[in-house]
Amino acid sequence: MAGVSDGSSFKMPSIKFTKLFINGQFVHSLSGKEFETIDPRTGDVITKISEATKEDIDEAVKAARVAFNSGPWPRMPGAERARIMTKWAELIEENVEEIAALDAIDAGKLYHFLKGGEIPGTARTIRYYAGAADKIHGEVLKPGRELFAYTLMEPIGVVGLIIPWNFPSTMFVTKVAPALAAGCTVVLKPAEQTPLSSLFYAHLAKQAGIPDGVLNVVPGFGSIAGAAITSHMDIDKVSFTGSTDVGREVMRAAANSNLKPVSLELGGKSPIIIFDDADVDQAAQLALLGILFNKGEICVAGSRVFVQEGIYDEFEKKVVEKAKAWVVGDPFNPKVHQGPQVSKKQFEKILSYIEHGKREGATLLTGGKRVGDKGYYIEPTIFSNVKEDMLIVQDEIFGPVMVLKKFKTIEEAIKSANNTKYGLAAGIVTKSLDIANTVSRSIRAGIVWINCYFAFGDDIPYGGYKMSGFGRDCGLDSLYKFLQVKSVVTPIHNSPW
Ligand code: TXE
Repeated sequence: MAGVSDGSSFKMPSIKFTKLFINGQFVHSLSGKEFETIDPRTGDVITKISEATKEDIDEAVKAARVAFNSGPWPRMPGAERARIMTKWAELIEENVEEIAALDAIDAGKLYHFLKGGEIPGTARTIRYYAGAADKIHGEVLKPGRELFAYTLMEPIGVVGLIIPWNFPSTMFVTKVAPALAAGCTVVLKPAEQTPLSSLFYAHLAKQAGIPDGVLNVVPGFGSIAGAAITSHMDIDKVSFTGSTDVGREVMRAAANSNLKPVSLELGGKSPIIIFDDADVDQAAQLALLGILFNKGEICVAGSRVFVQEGIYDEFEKKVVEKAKAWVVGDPFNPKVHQGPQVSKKQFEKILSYIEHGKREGATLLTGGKRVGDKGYYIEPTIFSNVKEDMLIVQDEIFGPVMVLKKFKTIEEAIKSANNTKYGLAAGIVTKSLDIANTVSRSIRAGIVWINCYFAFGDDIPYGGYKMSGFGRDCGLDSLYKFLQVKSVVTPIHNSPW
Protein backbone atom coordinates (compact mmCIF):
# COMPACT_ATOMS: atom_id res chain seq x y z
CA MET A 1 0.00 0.00 0.00
CA ALA A 2 1.28 3.43 -0.80
CA GLY A 3 2.06 5.90 1.96
CA VAL A 4 0.51 9.33 2.21
CA SER A 5 0.79 10.67 -1.34
CA ASP A 6 1.38 14.34 -1.80
CA GLY A 7 -1.34 16.62 -3.08
CA SER A 8 0.50 19.76 -2.04
CA SER A 9 0.64 21.22 -5.57
CA PHE A 10 -3.09 21.97 -5.31
CA LYS A 11 -3.98 25.60 -4.68
CA MET A 12 -6.21 25.91 -1.64
CA PRO A 13 -9.48 27.78 -2.07
CA SER A 14 -9.92 30.97 -0.10
CA ILE A 15 -12.68 30.59 2.45
CA LYS A 16 -15.27 33.27 1.75
CA PHE A 17 -18.15 32.40 4.06
CA THR A 18 -17.68 31.76 7.77
CA LYS A 19 -20.74 33.37 9.37
CA LEU A 20 -24.29 32.20 9.99
CA PHE A 21 -26.70 32.71 7.09
CA ILE A 22 -29.98 34.04 8.53
CA ASN A 23 -32.72 35.91 6.69
CA GLY A 24 -30.59 36.28 3.58
CA GLN A 25 -27.57 37.78 5.36
CA PHE A 26 -24.28 36.44 6.66
CA VAL A 27 -24.23 37.46 10.33
CA HIS A 28 -22.08 36.90 13.41
CA SER A 29 -23.57 34.66 16.07
CA LEU A 30 -25.30 36.66 18.81
CA SER A 31 -22.92 35.28 21.44
CA GLY A 32 -19.89 36.12 19.27
CA LYS A 33 -18.75 32.50 19.72
CA GLU A 34 -16.75 30.73 17.03
CA PHE A 35 -15.48 27.21 16.49
CA GLU A 36 -12.61 25.81 14.46
CA THR A 37 -13.06 23.64 11.43
CA ILE A 38 -10.14 21.26 10.93
CA ASP A 39 -8.29 19.92 7.87
CA PRO A 40 -8.16 16.14 8.44
CA ARG A 41 -5.09 15.82 6.19
CA THR A 42 -3.01 17.55 8.85
CA GLY A 43 -5.11 18.25 11.93
CA ASP A 44 -4.55 21.98 11.31
CA VAL A 45 -7.25 24.63 11.65
CA ILE A 46 -8.73 25.73 8.30
CA THR A 47 -10.69 28.66 9.68
CA LYS A 48 -13.04 29.77 12.43
CA ILE A 49 -16.79 29.63 11.93
CA SER A 50 -19.49 31.55 13.80
CA GLU A 51 -21.18 29.19 16.21
CA ALA A 52 -24.97 29.18 16.41
CA THR A 53 -26.44 28.82 19.87
CA LYS A 54 -30.10 28.70 20.92
CA GLU A 55 -30.63 32.46 20.40
CA ASP A 56 -29.35 32.25 16.82
CA ILE A 57 -31.60 29.29 16.12
CA ASP A 58 -34.52 31.37 17.42
CA GLU A 59 -33.58 34.14 14.97
CA ALA A 60 -33.32 31.69 12.10
CA VAL A 61 -36.68 30.13 12.96
CA LYS A 62 -38.31 33.57 13.17
CA ALA A 63 -37.00 34.42 9.70
CA ALA A 64 -38.17 31.09 8.32
CA ARG A 65 -41.59 31.53 9.98
CA VAL A 66 -42.13 34.98 8.46
CA ALA A 67 -41.00 33.66 5.07
CA PHE A 68 -43.46 30.79 5.38
CA ASN A 69 -46.44 32.65 6.82
CA SER A 70 -46.31 35.76 4.70
CA GLY A 71 -43.48 35.46 2.18
CA PRO A 72 -43.82 34.62 -1.49
CA TRP A 73 -42.12 31.18 -1.48
CA PRO A 74 -45.00 28.87 -0.44
CA ARG A 75 -47.50 30.99 -2.40
CA MET A 76 -45.74 31.30 -5.72
CA PRO A 77 -46.63 28.88 -8.53
CA GLY A 78 -44.54 25.73 -8.40
CA ALA A 79 -43.12 26.63 -11.80
CA GLU A 80 -41.67 29.83 -10.36
CA ARG A 81 -40.02 27.96 -7.48
CA ALA A 82 -38.69 25.57 -10.11
CA ARG A 83 -37.24 28.44 -12.16
CA ILE A 84 -35.37 29.84 -9.17
CA MET A 85 -34.13 26.43 -8.07
CA THR A 86 -32.91 25.73 -11.60
CA LYS A 87 -30.95 28.97 -11.53
CA TRP A 88 -29.41 27.82 -8.24
CA ALA A 89 -28.38 24.54 -9.88
CA GLU A 90 -26.74 26.50 -12.72
CA LEU A 91 -24.76 28.61 -10.25
CA ILE A 92 -23.56 25.46 -8.51
CA GLU A 93 -22.37 24.12 -11.86
CA GLU A 94 -20.41 27.33 -12.41
CA ASN A 95 -18.68 26.86 -9.05
CA VAL A 96 -18.06 23.12 -8.98
CA GLU A 97 -14.28 23.30 -8.47
CA GLU A 98 -14.46 25.71 -5.57
CA ILE A 99 -17.17 23.73 -3.77
CA ALA A 100 -15.28 20.48 -4.42
CA ALA A 101 -12.15 21.94 -2.85
CA LEU A 102 -14.12 23.06 0.22
CA ASP A 103 -15.47 19.55 0.85
CA ALA A 104 -12.06 18.02 0.16
CA ILE A 105 -10.28 20.08 2.82
CA ASP A 106 -13.15 20.02 5.29
CA ALA A 107 -14.02 16.31 5.07
CA GLY A 108 -10.93 14.66 3.52
CA LYS A 109 -12.98 13.50 0.53
CA LEU A 110 -11.40 12.84 -2.88
CA TYR A 111 -11.25 16.09 -4.82
CA HIS A 112 -11.58 14.44 -8.22
CA PHE A 113 -14.62 12.46 -7.19
CA LEU A 114 -16.22 15.62 -5.80
CA LYS A 115 -15.43 17.61 -8.92
CA GLY A 116 -16.49 14.93 -11.39
CA GLY A 117 -19.33 13.30 -9.46
CA GLU A 118 -20.69 14.51 -6.19
CA ILE A 119 -20.87 18.27 -6.74
CA PRO A 120 -22.34 18.15 -10.27
CA GLY A 121 -24.72 15.60 -8.72
CA THR A 122 -26.00 18.22 -6.29
CA ALA A 123 -27.11 20.39 -9.21
CA ARG A 124 -28.88 17.35 -10.71
CA THR A 125 -30.68 16.70 -7.44
CA ILE A 126 -31.90 20.29 -7.28
CA ARG A 127 -33.15 20.02 -10.86
CA TYR A 128 -34.93 16.75 -10.08
CA TYR A 129 -36.93 18.36 -7.28
CA ALA A 130 -37.39 21.61 -9.21
CA GLY A 131 -39.06 19.44 -11.86
CA ALA A 132 -41.52 18.19 -9.26
CA ALA A 133 -42.36 21.62 -7.82
CA ASP A 134 -45.20 22.29 -10.29
CA LYS A 135 -46.60 18.75 -10.11
CA ILE A 136 -47.71 18.75 -6.50
CA HIS A 137 -51.41 18.12 -6.31
CA GLY A 138 -54.01 16.26 -4.32
CA GLU A 139 -56.79 13.98 -5.46
CA VAL A 140 -60.49 14.26 -6.16
CA LEU A 141 -62.13 11.73 -3.83
CA LYS A 142 -65.26 9.71 -4.31
CA PRO A 143 -67.02 9.56 -0.95
CA GLY A 144 -69.92 7.13 -0.52
CA ARG A 145 -72.23 9.95 0.49
CA GLU A 146 -73.43 12.97 -1.47
CA LEU A 147 -70.26 14.87 -0.86
CA PHE A 148 -67.70 16.51 -3.02
CA ALA A 149 -64.25 16.00 -1.48
CA TYR A 150 -60.72 16.59 -2.54
CA THR A 151 -57.26 16.73 -0.97
CA LEU A 152 -54.69 19.48 -1.01
CA MET A 153 -50.98 18.75 -0.56
CA GLU A 154 -49.71 21.63 1.53
CA PRO A 155 -46.14 22.39 2.57
CA ILE A 156 -45.60 21.29 6.14
CA GLY A 157 -44.11 24.63 7.21
CA VAL A 158 -40.76 25.55 8.78
CA VAL A 159 -38.49 22.52 8.65
CA GLY A 160 -35.32 21.81 10.62
CA LEU A 161 -32.71 19.83 8.71
CA ILE A 162 -29.72 18.34 10.52
CA ILE A 163 -27.02 16.74 8.42
CA PRO A 164 -23.77 14.83 9.02
CA TRP A 165 -20.20 15.33 7.75
CA ASN A 166 -19.64 12.36 5.44
CA PHE A 167 -21.43 13.85 2.41
CA PRO A 168 -21.70 17.55 3.25
CA SER A 169 -22.93 18.50 -0.22
CA THR A 170 -25.13 15.54 -1.10
CA MET A 171 -26.78 15.59 2.31
CA PHE A 172 -27.40 19.32 2.00
CA VAL A 173 -29.28 19.10 -1.30
CA THR A 174 -30.93 15.77 -0.55
CA LYS A 175 -32.74 17.46 2.31
CA VAL A 176 -33.00 21.10 1.18
CA ALA A 177 -34.15 20.55 -2.43
CA PRO A 178 -37.33 18.54 -1.70
CA ALA A 179 -38.19 20.83 1.21
CA LEU A 180 -37.91 23.93 -0.98
CA ALA A 181 -39.73 22.33 -3.91
CA ALA A 182 -42.59 21.52 -1.52
CA GLY A 183 -42.80 25.20 -0.53
CA CYS A 184 -41.35 24.83 2.96
CA THR A 185 -38.85 27.19 4.55
CA VAL A 186 -35.68 25.79 6.08
CA VAL A 187 -33.32 26.03 9.02
CA LEU A 188 -30.36 23.77 8.24
CA LYS A 189 -27.56 22.83 10.60
CA PRO A 190 -24.51 21.35 8.91
CA ALA A 191 -22.21 19.10 10.92
CA GLU A 192 -19.67 21.01 13.01
CA GLN A 193 -16.87 19.15 11.17
CA THR A 194 -17.95 20.32 7.69
CA PRO A 195 -19.73 23.69 7.59
CA LEU A 196 -17.93 25.23 4.59
CA SER A 197 -19.89 24.00 1.58
CA SER A 198 -23.31 24.56 3.20
CA LEU A 199 -22.49 28.25 3.61
CA PHE A 200 -21.35 28.44 -0.01
CA TYR A 201 -24.64 26.88 -1.18
CA ALA A 202 -26.51 29.47 0.89
CA HIS A 203 -24.62 32.28 -0.84
CA LEU A 204 -25.51 30.83 -4.26
CA ALA A 205 -29.15 30.38 -3.22
CA LYS A 206 -29.37 34.09 -2.49
CA GLN A 207 -27.78 34.91 -5.86
CA ALA A 208 -30.30 32.64 -7.58
CA GLY A 209 -33.18 34.59 -6.06
CA ILE A 210 -34.35 32.34 -3.24
CA PRO A 211 -36.10 34.92 -1.03
CA ASP A 212 -34.65 35.97 2.32
CA GLY A 213 -35.65 33.75 5.20
CA VAL A 214 -36.49 30.74 3.01
CA LEU A 215 -33.10 29.07 3.53
CA ASN A 216 -31.17 29.65 6.77
CA VAL A 217 -27.87 27.88 7.47
CA VAL A 218 -26.71 27.76 11.08
CA PRO A 219 -23.43 25.93 11.77
CA GLY A 220 -22.93 24.83 15.36
CA PHE A 221 -22.69 21.88 17.68
CA GLY A 222 -25.26 19.10 17.92
CA SER A 223 -25.93 19.32 21.63
CA ILE A 224 -26.51 23.09 21.40
CA ALA A 225 -27.68 24.23 17.96
CA GLY A 226 -28.98 20.77 16.93
CA ALA A 227 -30.89 20.33 20.18
CA ALA A 228 -32.35 23.86 19.85
CA ILE A 229 -33.79 22.81 16.49
CA THR A 230 -35.23 19.48 17.58
CA SER A 231 -36.86 20.95 20.69
CA HIS A 232 -38.08 24.17 19.04
CA MET A 233 -41.78 24.89 19.48
CA ASP A 234 -42.08 26.65 16.13
CA ILE A 235 -40.42 24.11 13.84
CA ASP A 236 -42.99 21.91 12.11
CA LYS A 237 -40.81 18.97 11.08
CA VAL A 238 -37.26 17.69 11.51
CA SER A 239 -35.34 15.57 9.04
CA PHE A 240 -32.15 14.17 10.54
CA THR A 241 -29.25 12.09 9.29
CA GLY A 242 -26.68 10.91 11.81
CA SER A 243 -26.02 8.31 14.47
CA THR A 244 -28.68 6.02 15.91
CA ASP A 245 -28.01 7.33 19.44
CA VAL A 246 -28.65 10.93 18.42
CA GLY A 247 -31.66 9.80 16.35
CA ARG A 248 -33.21 8.57 19.57
CA GLU A 249 -32.58 11.98 21.19
CA VAL A 250 -34.12 13.74 18.20
CA MET A 251 -37.34 11.75 18.64
CA ARG A 252 -37.37 12.39 22.35
CA ALA A 253 -36.89 16.15 21.86
CA ALA A 254 -39.66 16.23 19.25
CA ALA A 255 -42.01 14.37 21.58
CA ASN A 256 -41.15 16.61 24.52
CA SER A 257 -41.70 19.83 22.58
CA ASN A 258 -44.41 20.29 19.94
CA LEU A 259 -44.73 16.68 18.71
CA LYS A 260 -43.20 17.62 15.37
CA PRO A 261 -42.90 14.68 13.00
CA VAL A 262 -39.35 13.50 12.42
CA SER A 263 -37.65 11.40 9.80
CA LEU A 264 -34.41 9.69 10.70
CA GLU A 265 -31.68 8.26 8.51
CA LEU A 266 -29.33 6.52 10.92
CA GLY A 267 -26.50 4.03 11.10
CA GLY A 268 -26.04 0.77 9.25
CA LYS A 269 -24.06 -2.46 9.14
CA SER A 270 -25.01 -3.56 5.69
CA PRO A 271 -24.30 -7.04 4.32
CA ILE A 272 -22.97 -7.97 0.89
CA ILE A 273 -23.74 -11.62 0.09
CA ILE A 274 -21.67 -13.27 -2.61
CA PHE A 275 -22.78 -16.62 -4.01
CA ASP A 276 -20.73 -19.44 -5.57
CA ASP A 277 -21.79 -18.56 -9.12
CA ALA A 278 -20.32 -15.03 -8.95
CA ASP A 279 -17.35 -13.86 -10.99
CA VAL A 280 -14.86 -13.86 -8.14
CA ASP A 281 -12.68 -11.02 -9.36
CA GLN A 282 -15.64 -8.71 -9.99
CA ALA A 283 -17.22 -9.66 -6.68
CA ALA A 284 -13.99 -8.90 -4.81
CA GLN A 285 -13.82 -5.50 -6.51
CA LEU A 286 -17.45 -4.75 -5.68
CA ALA A 287 -17.03 -5.78 -2.05
CA LEU A 288 -13.85 -3.75 -1.68
CA LEU A 289 -15.48 -0.61 -3.06
CA GLY A 290 -18.51 -1.38 -0.90
CA ILE A 291 -16.43 -0.79 2.20
CA LEU A 292 -13.68 1.58 1.07
CA PHE A 293 -15.63 4.17 -0.92
CA ASN A 294 -15.51 7.48 0.94
CA LYS A 295 -13.12 5.78 3.46
CA GLY A 296 -15.99 3.69 4.79
CA GLU A 297 -17.72 6.85 6.00
CA ILE A 298 -21.03 6.11 4.36
CA CYS A 299 -24.20 4.94 6.05
CA VAL A 300 -24.80 2.15 3.51
CA ALA A 301 -21.19 0.83 3.55
CA GLY A 302 -21.08 -2.91 2.86
CA SER A 303 -19.22 -3.60 6.06
CA ARG A 304 -20.17 -7.30 6.49
CA VAL A 305 -19.24 -9.51 3.56
CA PHE A 306 -20.62 -13.06 3.41
CA VAL A 307 -19.06 -15.36 0.81
CA GLN A 308 -20.26 -18.86 -0.11
CA GLU A 309 -17.83 -21.68 0.70
CA GLY A 310 -17.13 -22.80 -2.90
CA ILE A 311 -15.37 -19.53 -3.79
CA TYR A 312 -14.43 -18.32 -0.34
CA ASP A 313 -10.68 -19.03 -0.46
CA GLU A 314 -10.19 -17.53 -3.89
CA PHE A 315 -12.30 -14.50 -2.92
CA GLU A 316 -10.31 -13.93 0.25
CA LYS A 317 -7.02 -13.99 -1.66
CA LYS A 318 -8.27 -11.55 -4.28
CA VAL A 319 -9.89 -9.08 -1.93
CA VAL A 320 -6.75 -8.90 0.20
CA GLU A 321 -4.55 -8.38 -2.90
CA LYS A 322 -6.82 -5.55 -4.02
CA ALA A 323 -6.86 -3.95 -0.59
CA LYS A 324 -3.05 -3.95 -0.55
CA ALA A 325 -2.98 -2.15 -3.90
CA TRP A 326 -5.44 0.52 -2.70
CA VAL A 327 -3.76 3.93 -2.44
CA VAL A 328 -4.27 5.98 0.71
CA GLY A 329 -3.13 9.58 0.64
CA ASP A 330 -3.84 13.22 0.03
CA PRO A 331 -7.36 13.58 -1.41
CA PHE A 332 -6.18 16.21 -3.90
CA ASN A 333 -3.83 13.69 -5.56
CA PRO A 334 -5.70 12.07 -8.50
CA LYS A 335 -3.86 8.75 -7.99
CA VAL A 336 -5.22 8.37 -4.48
CA HIS A 337 -8.23 6.13 -3.70
CA GLN A 338 -8.78 7.03 -0.07
CA GLY A 339 -8.23 10.23 1.93
CA PRO A 340 -8.10 10.79 5.68
CA GLN A 341 -10.97 10.02 8.05
CA VAL A 342 -12.99 13.12 8.80
CA SER A 343 -11.79 13.86 12.34
CA LYS A 344 -9.52 12.79 15.16
CA LYS A 345 -12.57 11.43 16.99
CA GLN A 346 -13.57 9.26 14.05
CA PHE A 347 -9.95 8.17 13.44
CA GLU A 348 -9.55 7.07 17.05
CA LYS A 349 -12.92 5.33 17.08
CA ILE A 350 -11.97 3.22 14.04
CA LEU A 351 -8.52 2.30 15.39
CA SER A 352 -10.03 1.29 18.70
CA TYR A 353 -12.53 -1.02 16.93
CA ILE A 354 -9.62 -2.57 15.05
CA GLU A 355 -7.81 -3.24 18.34
CA HIS A 356 -11.01 -4.65 19.77
CA GLY A 357 -11.36 -6.98 16.78
CA LYS A 358 -7.85 -8.31 17.35
CA ARG A 359 -8.55 -8.83 21.04
CA GLU A 360 -11.82 -10.61 20.26
CA GLY A 361 -9.83 -13.16 18.25
CA ALA A 362 -10.73 -12.24 14.65
CA THR A 363 -7.96 -12.77 12.08
CA LEU A 364 -6.52 -9.53 10.69
CA LEU A 365 -5.89 -10.32 7.02
CA THR A 366 -4.55 -6.91 6.03
CA GLY A 367 -4.30 -3.32 7.29
CA GLY A 368 -5.06 -2.35 10.84
CA LYS A 369 -2.76 0.63 11.25
CA ARG A 370 -2.68 4.35 10.61
CA VAL A 371 -0.86 5.54 7.49
CA GLY A 372 1.88 8.14 7.98
CA ASP A 373 2.31 10.13 11.18
CA LYS A 374 0.23 13.19 10.35
CA GLY A 375 -3.49 13.51 9.64
CA TYR A 376 -6.15 10.84 10.03
CA TYR A 377 -5.26 8.19 7.45
CA ILE A 378 -6.06 4.50 8.06
CA GLU A 379 -5.11 1.40 6.06
CA PRO A 380 -7.86 -0.60 4.35
CA THR A 381 -8.50 -3.32 6.91
CA ILE A 382 -10.03 -6.78 6.53
CA PHE A 383 -10.89 -9.24 9.27
CA SER A 384 -11.86 -12.90 8.80
CA ASN A 385 -12.76 -15.70 11.23
CA VAL A 386 -15.34 -13.49 12.86
CA LYS A 387 -18.19 -14.57 15.12
CA GLU A 388 -21.53 -12.86 14.78
CA ASP A 389 -21.63 -11.56 18.31
CA MET A 390 -18.27 -9.76 17.99
CA LEU A 391 -18.43 -6.00 18.33
CA ILE A 392 -16.71 -5.52 14.94
CA VAL A 393 -19.56 -7.52 13.36
CA GLN A 394 -22.38 -5.80 15.22
CA ASP A 395 -21.34 -2.14 15.55
CA GLU A 396 -21.18 0.48 12.84
CA ILE A 397 -17.45 1.30 12.63
CA PHE A 398 -17.84 3.91 9.87
CA GLY A 399 -14.35 3.38 8.54
CA PRO A 400 -12.38 1.22 6.07
CA VAL A 401 -12.92 -2.02 7.98
CA MET A 402 -14.48 -5.10 6.36
CA VAL A 403 -15.49 -8.26 8.18
CA LEU A 404 -15.51 -11.38 6.06
CA LYS A 405 -17.45 -14.57 6.78
CA LYS A 406 -17.99 -17.88 5.01
CA PHE A 407 -21.46 -19.42 4.57
CA LYS A 408 -22.88 -22.66 3.16
CA THR A 409 -26.57 -22.23 2.33
CA ILE A 410 -28.89 -19.42 1.24
CA GLU A 411 -30.85 -19.78 4.48
CA GLU A 412 -27.70 -19.34 6.53
CA ALA A 413 -26.72 -16.25 4.50
CA ILE A 414 -30.15 -14.65 4.98
CA LYS A 415 -30.10 -15.36 8.71
CA SER A 416 -26.62 -13.89 9.13
CA ALA A 417 -27.39 -10.86 6.96
CA ASN A 418 -30.46 -10.07 9.08
CA ASN A 419 -28.62 -10.64 12.35
CA THR A 420 -28.19 -6.92 13.04
CA LYS A 421 -30.14 -4.17 14.69
CA TYR A 422 -29.71 -2.12 11.50
CA GLY A 423 -31.50 -2.35 8.14
CA LEU A 424 -30.27 0.26 5.73
CA ALA A 425 -28.91 -1.55 2.65
CA ALA A 426 -27.75 -4.91 1.30
CA GLY A 427 -25.88 -6.24 -1.70
CA ILE A 428 -26.30 -9.58 -3.49
CA VAL A 429 -23.88 -10.97 -6.06
CA THR A 430 -25.18 -13.92 -8.08
CA LYS A 431 -26.11 -14.89 -11.64
CA SER A 432 -29.19 -16.77 -10.41
CA LEU A 433 -32.49 -14.91 -10.68
CA ASP A 434 -34.03 -17.30 -8.16
CA ILE A 435 -31.40 -16.56 -5.56
CA ALA A 436 -31.53 -12.81 -6.23
CA ASN A 437 -35.33 -12.74 -5.93
CA THR A 438 -35.43 -14.89 -2.81
CA VAL A 439 -32.71 -13.04 -0.98
CA SER A 440 -33.82 -9.52 -1.90
CA ARG A 441 -37.28 -10.24 -0.47
CA SER A 442 -35.85 -11.78 2.68
CA ILE A 443 -33.45 -9.05 3.71
CA ARG A 444 -34.87 -6.44 6.04
CA ALA A 445 -33.28 -3.32 4.56
CA GLY A 446 -34.47 -0.16 2.78
CA ILE A 447 -32.48 -0.75 -0.41
CA VAL A 448 -31.09 -3.94 -1.98
CA TRP A 449 -28.52 -3.83 -4.76
CA ILE A 450 -28.20 -6.89 -7.00
CA ASN A 451 -24.87 -7.22 -8.83
CA CYS A 452 -24.02 -3.60 -8.04
CA TYR A 453 -23.50 -1.43 -4.99
CA PHE A 454 -24.01 2.26 -4.22
CA ALA A 455 -26.28 2.50 -7.26
CA PHE A 456 -28.00 5.66 -6.11
CA GLY A 457 -30.27 7.95 -8.11
CA ASP A 458 -32.29 11.06 -7.38
CA ASP A 459 -35.44 9.06 -8.14
CA ILE A 460 -34.47 6.00 -6.04
CA PRO A 461 -35.61 6.32 -2.43
CA TYR A 462 -33.44 4.88 0.33
CA GLY A 463 -33.72 4.76 4.09
CA GLY A 464 -33.93 2.49 7.05
CA TYR A 465 -35.67 -0.57 8.36
CA LYS A 466 -35.27 -1.39 12.06
CA MET A 467 -32.84 0.88 13.96
CA SER A 468 -31.55 2.50 10.78
CA GLY A 469 -34.46 4.91 11.08
CA PHE A 470 -37.56 5.70 9.06
CA GLY A 471 -38.63 8.00 6.27
CA ARG A 472 -36.91 8.00 2.88
CA ASP A 473 -34.40 10.31 1.27
CA CYS A 474 -34.39 10.77 -2.53
CA GLY A 475 -37.27 10.12 -4.88
CA LEU A 476 -40.74 11.56 -4.58
CA ASP A 477 -41.07 9.89 -1.17
CA SER A 478 -38.75 12.57 0.11
CA LEU A 479 -40.85 15.35 -1.41
CA TYR A 480 -43.95 13.93 0.32
CA LYS A 481 -42.14 14.09 3.69
CA PHE A 482 -42.37 17.87 3.42
CA LEU A 483 -46.05 17.96 2.46
CA GLN A 484 -49.19 17.26 4.42
CA VAL A 485 -52.63 16.31 3.26
CA LYS A 486 -55.65 18.50 3.87
CA SER A 487 -59.09 17.19 2.93
CA VAL A 488 -61.73 19.67 1.78
CA VAL A 489 -65.35 18.49 1.83
CA THR A 490 -68.59 20.10 0.70
CA PRO A 491 -72.14 18.67 0.11
CA ILE A 492 -73.16 18.21 -3.50
CA HIS A 493 -76.78 19.23 -2.75
CA ASN A 494 -77.19 22.07 -0.39
CA SER A 495 -77.96 19.96 2.66
CA PRO A 496 -75.19 19.48 5.20
CA TRP A 497 -76.26 16.01 6.43
O1 TXE B 1 -22.74 11.67 14.66
P1 TXE B 1 -23.90 12.58 15.22
P2 TXE B 1 -21.16 11.75 14.91
C1 TXE B 1 -22.65 7.41 12.75
C2 TXE B 1 -21.27 6.78 12.52
C3 TXE B 1 -20.36 7.68 13.28
C4 TXE B 1 -21.22 7.98 14.48
C5 TXE B 1 -20.85 9.19 15.26
O2 TXE B 1 -21.26 5.50 13.07
O3 TXE B 1 -19.16 7.06 13.66
O4 TXE B 1 -22.51 8.14 13.95
O5 TXE B 1 -20.72 10.33 14.39
C6 TXE B 1 -25.90 16.56 15.05
N1 TXE B 1 -29.49 17.04 18.70
N2 TXE B 1 -23.02 8.31 11.68
O6 TXE B 1 -20.86 11.83 16.37
O7 TXE B 1 -23.47 13.10 16.55
C7 TXE B 1 -24.45 16.82 14.74
O8 TXE B 1 -24.07 18.13 15.09
C8 TXE B 1 -29.54 17.38 17.40
C9 TXE B 1 -23.84 7.75 10.64
O9 TXE B 1 -20.60 12.83 14.08
O10 TXE B 1 -25.15 11.81 15.12
C10 TXE B 1 -24.41 16.53 13.25
O11 TXE B 1 -24.90 17.65 12.54
N3 TXE B 1 -28.52 17.20 16.56
C11 TXE B 1 -24.45 8.80 9.79
C12 TXE B 1 -25.39 15.36 13.12
O12 TXE B 1 -26.22 15.42 14.27
C13 TXE B 1 -27.39 16.62 17.04
C14 TXE B 1 -23.59 9.96 9.47
C15 TXE B 1 -24.71 13.97 13.09
O13 TXE B 1 -23.89 13.84 14.21
C16 TXE B 1 -27.29 16.24 18.39
C17 TXE B 1 -22.84 10.43 10.60
C18 TXE B 1 -28.40 16.47 19.23
N4 TXE B 1 -28.40 16.13 20.52
C19 TXE B 1 -22.54 9.58 11.63
N5 TXE B 1 -26.07 15.68 18.57
C20 TXE B 1 -25.22 8.33 8.59
N6 TXE B 1 -26.41 7.80 8.82
O14 TXE B 1 -24.82 8.54 7.46
C21 TXE B 1 -25.44 15.72 17.39
N7 TXE B 1 -26.21 16.30 16.45
